[in-house]
Amino acid sequence: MSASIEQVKKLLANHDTLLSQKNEPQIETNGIIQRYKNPVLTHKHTPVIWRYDLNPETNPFLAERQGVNATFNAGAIFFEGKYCVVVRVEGDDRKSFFAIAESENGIDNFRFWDHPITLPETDEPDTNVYDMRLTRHEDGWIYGLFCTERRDHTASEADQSAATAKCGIARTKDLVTWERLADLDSGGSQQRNVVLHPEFIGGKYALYTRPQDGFIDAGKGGGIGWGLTDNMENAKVSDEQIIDPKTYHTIKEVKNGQGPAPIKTEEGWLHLAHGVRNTAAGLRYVLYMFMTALDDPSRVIHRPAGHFMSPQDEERVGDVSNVLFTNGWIAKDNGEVLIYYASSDTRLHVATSTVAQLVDYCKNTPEDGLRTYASVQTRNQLIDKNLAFLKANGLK
Ligand code: M1P
Repeated sequence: MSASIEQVKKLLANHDTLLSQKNEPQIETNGIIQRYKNPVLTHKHTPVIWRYDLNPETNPFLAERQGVNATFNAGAIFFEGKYCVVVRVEGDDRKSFFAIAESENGIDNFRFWDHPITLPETDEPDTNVYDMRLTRHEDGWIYGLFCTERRDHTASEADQSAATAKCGIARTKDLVTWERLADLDSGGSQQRNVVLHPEFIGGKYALYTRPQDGFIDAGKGGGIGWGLTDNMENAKVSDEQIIDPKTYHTIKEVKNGQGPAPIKTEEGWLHLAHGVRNTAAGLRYVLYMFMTALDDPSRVIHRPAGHFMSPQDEERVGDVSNVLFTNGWIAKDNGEVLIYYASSDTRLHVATSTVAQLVDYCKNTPEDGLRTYASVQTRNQLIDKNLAFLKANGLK
């Protein structure tokens, strides 16, 4: 018996029910961010027309012809009145591609556009592309910087997993048509997590980089770097300075990387990043924040210790478990901030906060003392302050 048009209608209706689901804030909040109950995008949210052949004559079993494995690490932008995310969609064939999904409120009802982004290639075709950071630059373009992965041609035939990572660059005015520019030339180092600063610095474009020796290992790469380039058509950074180093026995001792482009506030630039440490169960990716000076975005002025967000509950498990990763956030005109973060390389979530809360977090969270003794001292200061407060108010 072949599939009927009725089955196709049911498939479409079930999908629409999933997309129309309202998202609610979780009950708990820590006074800094508000998580939501449902992920905003999963592989099941991708359009039915991407996955099924809907014609019963050519698909008698209504089989999924081209499955989607995951929807995660998304860049974000408020564009023409809509909250848009440029999602890393990974097909069952393991290739990632970029696709835009939009929502009226940024919290729920995200719907993918009919077609994914057709990203032009350079002379050296990408094997895989992922993790696009969007920057609305003051030059008038929207830039998308992403990782382009290719096979490491120096590896032996026996080694079919050796790869190289570079920063790919594309730009657009409408999120539909993308002009591909040359990959970033950073003098031979591999690069992932490169982000364009939204303003010119001394007439040049400024980039947050993450130099790395190997595809996975940052090696001597050192941390989040900063470099300037004269133009974006042939972007070249010859002098990279590490502004936020990886550090022994912290949440970023193995590697780290800038998340989205920083948000400008009256008190400095707000940065969101990911930090990686090793554990007996493998790498653990958490999110952390820092702030840099308004007049010099390469000078860190606040470094709150530890993680800002870590994997919780079902976020802990997925294709690459124990991972939170972010490359997109949107600051609204009213001061609210929507943070798009992915869990375990599998699904995309939103958390809300405000610029005021995030600045308060950065300014008032003590720095990492880098020793247990220093941590206990910092905690004792808080305890003593609270004991005095409770006493003064007759609560103890
Ligand atoms: O698997 C976790 C993350 O690993 C990479 O991040 P990094 O370059 O910091 O190691 C990226 O592949 C990222 O997409 C992925 O989420």
